[in-house]
Amino acid sequence: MPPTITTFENSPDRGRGLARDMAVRWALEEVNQPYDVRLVPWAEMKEAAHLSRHPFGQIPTYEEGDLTLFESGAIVLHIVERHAGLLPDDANARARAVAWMFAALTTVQEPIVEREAFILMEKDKSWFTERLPILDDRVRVRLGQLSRRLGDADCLDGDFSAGDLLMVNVLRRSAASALLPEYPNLAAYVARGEARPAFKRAFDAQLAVFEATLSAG
Ligand code: GTB
Repeated sequence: MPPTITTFENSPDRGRGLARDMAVRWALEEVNQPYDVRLVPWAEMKEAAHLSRHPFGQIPTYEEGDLTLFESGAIVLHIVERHAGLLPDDANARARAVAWMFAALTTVQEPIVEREAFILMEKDKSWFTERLPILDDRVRVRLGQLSRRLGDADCLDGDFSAGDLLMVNVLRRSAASALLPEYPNLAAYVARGEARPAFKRAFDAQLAVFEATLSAG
C-alpha cells in the first residue's frame, strides 16, 4: 500500500506549489515512491477526523500502515531515511544534510514567514511602509549568508540532498522569491531545483488538484 498524504482540497496558493505538501510530494517523487492523496476541505481541517492525523489541523500529513506523521520536515526526513537518494551514505555527510534541512525550516524560513505574514495581515496598518524594509532586511541577512555559503556550487554540500530540497522549497515562498533576484546564485539554485524532473512531477500533481477543484466549481 502506498502512503497517503493530505493536502488542501482548494489551496489558497492557486496551484503555485507553495503549500507545505509540495516538499513531501517532491521528496516522494525524488525517491520514486508512489503515493495517494486525501484532499481535506477547509471545513474539515479542524474536525476530529483530521485532528486525529494532525494535532493542529493542518496539512500535510503522511499515513503509512500504522504510522501517522505530521510536520513536513519530519515527513521528508522519514521518507529520505527509508528510501535511498536524498541522504548521503557517509555518516558525517548525512548529518550535515540533516543540518541543512533544519536550517531551511528554522533559520532561513523564520524571517521569510515573518515577512509573509506581515504583508498578509498588516498591509492596511499605518506602520506598514515603515516596518516592511526592516523585515526585508532580515530576509536579506539570511539570503546574503546563504548566497555566500553556496557560492558557485550547485548544491549546499556535495550532491543534491534533502537539505537542498527543503531549502529550495523555502526559497520559493513568496516573501523570499520577491528578494531573490538580488542574489543571482540563489535564483539559479532555485531554478535548478525546479528543473528537476521529480520537482516537475510534484508540481504538476498539486496543480492538477487545483485545476480539478476549479473546474468542479
Ligand atoms: N510546520 C508545518 C509543516 O511544515 O508541516 C506547517 C504546516 C502549515 O503551515 N500548513 C498550512 C495549513 O494547513 C498550509 S501550508 N494551514 C491551515 C491552518 O493552519 O489552518 C502554508 C501555506 C498556505 C498557503 C500558502 N499560499 O497561499 O501561498 C502558502 C503556504
